[in-house]
Amino acid sequence: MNSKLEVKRSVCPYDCPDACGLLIETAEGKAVRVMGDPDHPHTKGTLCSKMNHYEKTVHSPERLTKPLLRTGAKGAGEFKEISWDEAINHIKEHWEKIIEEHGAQAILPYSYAGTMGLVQRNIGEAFFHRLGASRLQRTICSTAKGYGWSTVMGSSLAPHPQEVAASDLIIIWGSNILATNIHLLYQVREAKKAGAVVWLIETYQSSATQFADKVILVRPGSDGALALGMMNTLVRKNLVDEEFVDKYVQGFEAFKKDSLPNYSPEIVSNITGIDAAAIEEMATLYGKARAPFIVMGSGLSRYGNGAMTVRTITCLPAIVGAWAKVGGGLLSSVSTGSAFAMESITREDFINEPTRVVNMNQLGHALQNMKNPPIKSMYVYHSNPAVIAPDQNAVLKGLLREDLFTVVHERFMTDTARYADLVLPATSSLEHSDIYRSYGHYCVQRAYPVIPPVGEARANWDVFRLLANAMGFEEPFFQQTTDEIIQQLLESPRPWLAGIDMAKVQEGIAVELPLPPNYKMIFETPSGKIEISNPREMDVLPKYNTSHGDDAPFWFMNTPGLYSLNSSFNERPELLEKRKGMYLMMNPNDAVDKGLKDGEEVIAFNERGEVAFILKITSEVPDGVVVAEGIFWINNTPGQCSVNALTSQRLTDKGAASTFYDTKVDVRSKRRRKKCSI
Ligand SMILES: Nc1nc2c(c(=O)[nH]1)N[C@H]1C(S)=C(S)[C@@H](COP(=O)(O)OP(=O)(O)OC[C@H]3O[C@@H](n4cnc5c(=O)[nH]c(N)nc54)[C@H](O)[C@@H]3O)O[C@H]1N2
Ligand SMILES: Nc1nc2c(c(=O)[nH]1)N[C@H]1C(S)=C(S)[C@@H](COP(=O)(O)OP(=O)(O)OC[C@H]3O[C@@H](n4cnc5c(=O)[nH]c(N)nc54)[C@H](O)[C@@H]3O)O[C@H]1N2
Ligand code: SF4
Ligand SMILES: [Mo]
Repeated sequence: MNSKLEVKRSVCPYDCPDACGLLIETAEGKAVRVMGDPDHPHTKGTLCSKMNHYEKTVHSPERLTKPLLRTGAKGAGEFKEISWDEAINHIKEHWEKIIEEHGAQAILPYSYAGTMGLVQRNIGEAFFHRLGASRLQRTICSTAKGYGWSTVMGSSLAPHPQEVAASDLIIIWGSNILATNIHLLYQVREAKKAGAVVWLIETYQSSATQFADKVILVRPGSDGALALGMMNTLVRKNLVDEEFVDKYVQGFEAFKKDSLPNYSPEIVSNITGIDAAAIEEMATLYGKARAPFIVMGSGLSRYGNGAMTVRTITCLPAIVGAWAKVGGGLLSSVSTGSAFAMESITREDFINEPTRVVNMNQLGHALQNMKNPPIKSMYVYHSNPAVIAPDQNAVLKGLLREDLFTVVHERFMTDTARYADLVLPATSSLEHSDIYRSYGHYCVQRAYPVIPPVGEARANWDVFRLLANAMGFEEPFFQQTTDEIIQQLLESPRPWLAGIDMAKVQEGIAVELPLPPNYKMIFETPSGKIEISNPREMDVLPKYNTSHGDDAPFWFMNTPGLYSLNSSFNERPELLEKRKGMYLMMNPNDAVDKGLKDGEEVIAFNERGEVAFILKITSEVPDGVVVAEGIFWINNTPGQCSVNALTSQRLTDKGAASTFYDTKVDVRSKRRRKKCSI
C-alpha cells in the first residue's frame, strides 16, 4: 500500500539561522510528511514546531494557485482569475507606459527573505538591474549588526557553533534562541552538562529564560553601556589578557585612557538600570571564565545606536583573550556568502546608468513622498511589507494610491497581496530548485523540487524569465533555467568550494564548508588585528550613544514568536491556536497604575498609530516595558493593524537598518475613549 511513498531530501527555506535539513515523504505528487534529516551535521534530525508540519503550509487550502487581477477597490481583496499570459501581458503594458512617462526608476522591486535560497532570493535583482528600476536597500534585518561586528573584526570568520559546547560561560545576548535558533541549544546543553553557566541578557524574561542560570534585564537600547561598564571593571580589576591584547588588538591603550573611564559601574547603572555591584560581578565572572562565549542576537542592534552597541560588545572577547581559547569567542552571524559567485546572479553589470536606492525600512515614505520620478509601480516578491515593514499606516497609505501599479508574487493572500492590482501565485520551496547556505552554521545544501508546483504556481526565477522575454531582454542570461544557474554557481572557481565533496552536494546532502586551521586567530582586518580603535570610523573608539526613543512611557518590544516566523505561518490555523491571541505583556505594577485588567482589550498607541491587543499581566516583563510576540496578519488581530503600526521608519546609526525595538508607546483600555484633540 505504501509503495508510492518516497522520501526525498530538502532544506528549510525560511529566514532562520538553522537552515534545517528536511526529509519529505511524498505520495502521488504531494508532500505527506516532513521530518528532520538526521544526517544534517548541525540540525541532526529535529525541526521546530512550525516546520514539523510544513506539508500543511505547502498544501494549505489558502495557497494561491492562479494569477489574480483586482476587480474591487484597492485593499478590498476582490480579484478574478486570469491566465499567466494575460498577467504577464498586463505587467508589460503597464511597465512600458510607466517607463515611457517616468523612466524605469519609477518601478520599485520589494523583496526580502520569504525564501533564503541563494537563487530564488536574489536573482530578481538581475532582472531589475537590466530594467533600470530603482534599487531596494535590503537592510531590514541585520545590517547594523553586520556593521558593528565588522568595524572591530573586519571579515574574520565567525566561530563554528560547535565552539559553544566547549565554553564554560555562555552569554546569550539579545536573542531568544528558543524561538529563533533552537539548534544552537544542542551545544548549549552539551556545555551545561559539562558545567557551563548560561546568562541571558534581555529586556524581558523571554521563553529562553528556561535555559538560563542567570537573567540580566537591561533597559532597552543600553547594552553598549553595559559592555563598556564591564570593560571598565575588567581594567580596574586587572582582568585584561595583556599578552593577547598586546599582540592581537589595535587601540586598547587609547580605549583604556580616553573612553573606558567614562563608564564606571555607577554611571552605567544609571543608563542600564542594572545595579553597579551586579555589573562588577558580571565583569569579574566574565574575566575569570576559562572560555567565555557570547551568542549575540539582533535584538540589541535594532535601535538608533544599534551598530555602535554591537561594535562595543564585540570588543569584550578581545579584552579577555577569548578568541585564543577553545570554546571562547562571539557568534554574531556566520557569513559564508563569499563561498559563491553571487555577482553572477545579481548581475550588477546589467545596470546601465546609476539608479537610485530606496531603503526598504522607509517604504511608507518612498511610496508617499518620493519624486523625480515618483514610484508608480511596485513588484513585491517573497516579502510581506504591509505587515513586516515599520510604520504600517504609512505603508498602507502608500499601497492605497490609485496610481500605484502593484504586483505581488506570493504563496498566500497576505495583507500585501490584498492591496495588489495583480497577484501571481508562487511555488513553495518543495516545488522549485535552489541552493542554500546558513547564517547560523557552515553547511551548504542543494535542494531539488520534490513535488510538482501546486496549481499554476511558478518560482521567482521562472516569473522573471517570462517578464524578461515580454520586455524584450535578449541576453542569454535570461534564457537559463534555475538548475543551469545553480550548476554554474557550483562550478565557479571559488576557493571555499574547492575543498568540498561536490558529489554529495549534487546529491542534495548537507555539506560543511571547511574552516582553515586556527581560523579563530586569523583577524581579517586592514591592520591584521582586532580593531578596538578603527581609524576609518568617525568615532575612532567605541562609546555609548543614546537610542532614538519616542515621547511615551513604555518601551515596546515587538519580538519574534515561537509559532510564527516574521509574518509567515499565519496561514496555519493550528499554529495560530497555539499563539492563542495577540497579547501585550505588561508588568503588574504598570497595569495597576494604568487601571488595566488581565485579559481585557487594550490599545497601545503612539504618534504613528494605535494597535489593539489582549492584555496579559505578567511579572516576566519589567516596569516600563511592554512586549508583543510575533507578527499577525491583520485579519488575525483583534483590531485594524499589526504591531508595525507602532514602529518607526528611523534608521540605525550605521548600516541603514531597522529600529523596530527603538519604539515607545502608551497603553489605554479599549473601554475608555481616547481624548479627542479638537
Ligand atoms: N520562531 C521564529 N524564529 C525566527 C524568527 C521569528 O520571527 N520567529 N525570525 C527570524 C529572523 S528574520 C531573524 S533576523 C532571527 C532573529 O534572531 P536573533 O537575531 O537571534 O534575535 P531574536 O531571537 O529575534 O531576539 C531578539 C531578542 O532581543 C531582545 N531585545 C530587544 N531589545 C533588546 C535590547 O535592547 N537589549 C537586549 N539585551 N535584548 C533586546 C528581544 O526581547 C528579543 O527576545 O530569527 C529568525 N528566526
Ligand atoms: N515588528 C517587527 N517587525 C519585523 C521584525 C520584528 O522583529 N518586529 N522582524 C523583521 C525581520 S528581522 C525581517 S528579516 C523581516 C522579514 O520580512 P519578510 O522577508 O517579508 O518575511 P515574511 O513575513 O516571512 O514574508 C515572506 C513572504 O514570502 C512568501 N514566500 C515564501 N517563499 C516564497 C517564494 O519562493 N516566492 C515568493 N514570491 N514568495 C514566497 C511567504 O508566503 C511570505 O508571505 O521582518 C521584519 N519585521
Ligand atoms: S524555521 Fe528554523 S528551526 Fe524551524 S525548521 Fe526551519 S530552519 Fe529549522
Ligand atoms: Mo531577520
